[in-house]
Amino acid sequence: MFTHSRSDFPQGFLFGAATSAYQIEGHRFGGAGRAMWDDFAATPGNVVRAEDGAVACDHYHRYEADLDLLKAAGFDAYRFSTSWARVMPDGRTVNPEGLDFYDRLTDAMLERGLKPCATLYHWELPSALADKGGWRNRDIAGWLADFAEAIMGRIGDRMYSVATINEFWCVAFLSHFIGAHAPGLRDIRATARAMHHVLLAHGTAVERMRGMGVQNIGAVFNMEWATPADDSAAAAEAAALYDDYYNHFYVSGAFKGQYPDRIVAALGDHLPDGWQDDFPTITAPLDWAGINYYTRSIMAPNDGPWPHHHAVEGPLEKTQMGWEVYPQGLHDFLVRIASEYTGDLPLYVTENGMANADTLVNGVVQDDARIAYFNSHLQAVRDAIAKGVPLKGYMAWSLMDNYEWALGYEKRFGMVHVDFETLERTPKASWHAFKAALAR
Ligand code: IFM
Repeated sequence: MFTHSRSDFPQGFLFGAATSAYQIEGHRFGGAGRAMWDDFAATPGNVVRAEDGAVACDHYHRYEADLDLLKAAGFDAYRFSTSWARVMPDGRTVNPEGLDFYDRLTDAMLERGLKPCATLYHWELPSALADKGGWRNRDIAGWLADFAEAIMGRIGDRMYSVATINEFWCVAFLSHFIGAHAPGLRDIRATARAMHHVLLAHGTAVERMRGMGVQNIGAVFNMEWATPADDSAAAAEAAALYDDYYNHFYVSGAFKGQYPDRIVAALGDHLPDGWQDDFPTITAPLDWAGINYYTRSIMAPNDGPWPHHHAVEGPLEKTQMGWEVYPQGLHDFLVRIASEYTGDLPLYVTENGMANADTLVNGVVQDDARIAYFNSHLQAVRDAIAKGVPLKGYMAWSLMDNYEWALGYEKRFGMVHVDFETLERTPKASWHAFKAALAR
């Protein structure tokens, strides 16, 4: 059980659960086009057991039962994403079946009294656009805006909120520098271009949706607290650099129209010509900002090439991902983002949760570690609200076990257990804990 109740939060505070299209829908259904994750997964060595999202949780056919589970737990909102490759299989041409699916999904949410919180882009770039350079190509700004127009032209009138991009750092750095996500590049120049273009595409999509009358537009930034490995100045610098390229870069671009000095010094030669001229678009006003938070990293310096640092193992309890449980970081980010970047703008925790090696025993999944994780992070949320942070909602990641990208189906983040053989759903103890807390 949680030590918190709905009544401990401000009136109207939204509780929701989050998922994303490729991770749950079943990409082989409904005429979706090839996505860069299909290509990445088909390349040996990229994904555990070379698993892909072809079937995933088959949410495409089971969405009504999944929304029933969300509603039965007492959640107010559903954060879902719209697959670009489903709506536009070649990235440019509309697939009516794709639009119809999100139309049905929207109506099913509204019928249950759930607030639809859409995210335009949660990573399934159509392969045809990856062929053209994907996030390295400046044209992606217009392509994303065209996709936004197509999907929001159909469902935008019924959305509670719309986010442009999920996790700018993952789209750019994790996928083009570290190479752990599609398209799996390890290229500093591609990285700098993707870092800038993802912000430009965000701002361009915001402007297009504003022109269409879409309401309550925001963006979702993932953040990882950076802790120096020791008391040395070099370790402090290692953590500050990590903090700059992971956390500050995207919010600084979107809310201040500037990039951190350390990043310009390191990557400036690789940024596209004229990048400074794009800030009027990148800073298109937003109605809210979302923060996805899971853990911290402990950074130590090294003599290698930029960024001259590496993460070292920390002492705290770890999740199935090997990530330390550090709720203080969520509190500190909420306070920092409000005070340094967003002021009175409504903030949301748009993802927070943990992977756990859950097992189904006699119809029960007793995921006590996840209950403890949610409980400690909900306390961090309450502490931030008490300090005056204008936090308006909290979305748990995730409604159900799903495709954890390069880690396949092995890492379980869900409040609902999914048997990936039978696709049977079983609410876990954490789902019941939310249900009890949200009713109180
Ligand atoms: O599963 C992912 C999700 O797609 C984006 N945020 C982090 C989650 C857990 O790794």
